[in-house]
Formats: sequence, structure tokens, C-alpha cells
Amino acid sequence: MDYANSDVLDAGRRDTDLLLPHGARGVKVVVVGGFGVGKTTMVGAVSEIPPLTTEETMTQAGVGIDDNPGAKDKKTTTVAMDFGRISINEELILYLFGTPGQERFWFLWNGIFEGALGAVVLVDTRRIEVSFEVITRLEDRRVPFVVAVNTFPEAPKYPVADLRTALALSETVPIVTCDARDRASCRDALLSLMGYLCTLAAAQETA
Ligand SMILES: Nc1nc2c(ncn2[C@@H]2O[C@H](COP(=O)(O)OP(=O)(O)OP(=O)(O)O)[C@@H](O)[C@H]2O)c(=O)[nH]1
Ligand SMILES: [Mg+2]
Repeated sequence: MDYANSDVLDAGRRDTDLLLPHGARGVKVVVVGGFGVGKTTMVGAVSEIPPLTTEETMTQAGVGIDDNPGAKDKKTTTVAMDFGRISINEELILYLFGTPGQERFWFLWNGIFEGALGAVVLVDTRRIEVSFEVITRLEDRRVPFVVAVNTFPEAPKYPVADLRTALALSETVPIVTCDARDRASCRDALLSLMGYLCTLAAAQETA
């Protein structure tokens, strides 16, 4: 990694970006997934503030370790987390935390998941296997999640039922498709998570 190119704090982000408008509720949501599935892209696409990123350049030292068959042109990787914000309406603001995808940084997940209401698991259908461990960790921590299939152009398309079986997901976990580069598409994925969280809360109330 080339620390000289560190981009830890983007210029243009203001401290007031973190403040909640009067009467609004802030909710922490995590965007998680394997290496290079598009987590940083999603947080950046959907955030209404300049996102905080912790990207570092991948160097020759990572060849054979950091190879990402999903995106050949990928030059950087997240070494700590991404942060962004999106207002769903005047009362609900989501604080988005993107996790690092490389396994050697997964120890940071404990802190990132602290206090999270839910998660979006990004999946690349060319590398479904990298999602297993991610989903297991969310289940262990009892963090509710939706699965969002990031539709890379060359990625195979599977019926939702097949994906559900492949990922060993219960019938209730929503599976949506998205384009991590597209704001509206990412917003829809987040809205499906919000809808799912409401359903879970309602089911708990009647139980
Ligand atoms: N075609 C296409 N490319 C995408 C899409 N989402 C992300 N990319 C590209 O895929 C690469 C990986 O994106 P990142 O957002 O860095 O992935 P990440 O999951 O944050 O990666 P790590 O933090 O290293 O785990 C980048 O080069 C993006 O431009 C997508 O929906 N379609
Ligand atoms: Mg990233």
C-alpha cells in the first residue's frame, strides 16, 4: 500500500455534516461485503455529503494476495471504513459505514458494527463464495440485513430463489439488485433495508 496517497479526510466535508437537524432520527447502517464488491462505490454514490474514505493504493506487494477478479481496473482498497450520509426524509437520516473488504482488515468490523441497526450485504455473483463469511458474521452479531446484488455487466444473473439457496438465506431476508454506481438504485436498496427493519419491528411487537 502507498500511504503517501492517503485520502483519509476528503476536503469539503464539514463538521456540521454530522449534526442531526432538529427532530430527525439518525440511524447507523453498515454496507458490507467481500473484497471489491462495490461498497465504497455505493457509499460514495448515495451520500449527500462528500464521503469520508480511507482508500489506499494497491501496490505490487499485494499481487497474489489482493487480486480482485471482479474489477481488473481497481487500483485502491479500503483500509478502515467509508462514511456517508443520506436523508430518507425530514425525520430519518441514515449514517452509512462501509467496511473494508480485505480479510486482513476484518478485525475492524467489531467497531463498525457497534450500534448498527442493519446492514446491506453487497454481492458480486461472479464471487458468491466471498459473501458466506460476511453473512455468517452478521448472523452471529444478530444484525438484520438485506442482500443487494451489485450488477456488474459480465456477472451471471441467477434467479432470486437460486441465490437464496446458494447463500443459505431464510425466506424473509430481502434480495434486491442494484448498481452501486447509481444513486437512485442504492437508495432503493437502503429503502428495502428500512422496510425490512420495520417488518421485523412489527413482528416483534405482535410476538
Ligand atoms: N461495472 C461496474 N463496476 C462497478 C460497480 N460497482 C463498483 N464498480 C467498480 O468496481 C471496483 C470496486 O469498487 P469498490 O467500491 O472500491 O469496492 P469495495 O467493495 O469498496 O472494495 P474494497 O474496499 O477493496 O473491499 C471499482 O473499480 C468500481 O468502479 C458496478 O455496479 N458496476
Ligand atoms: Mg471499499
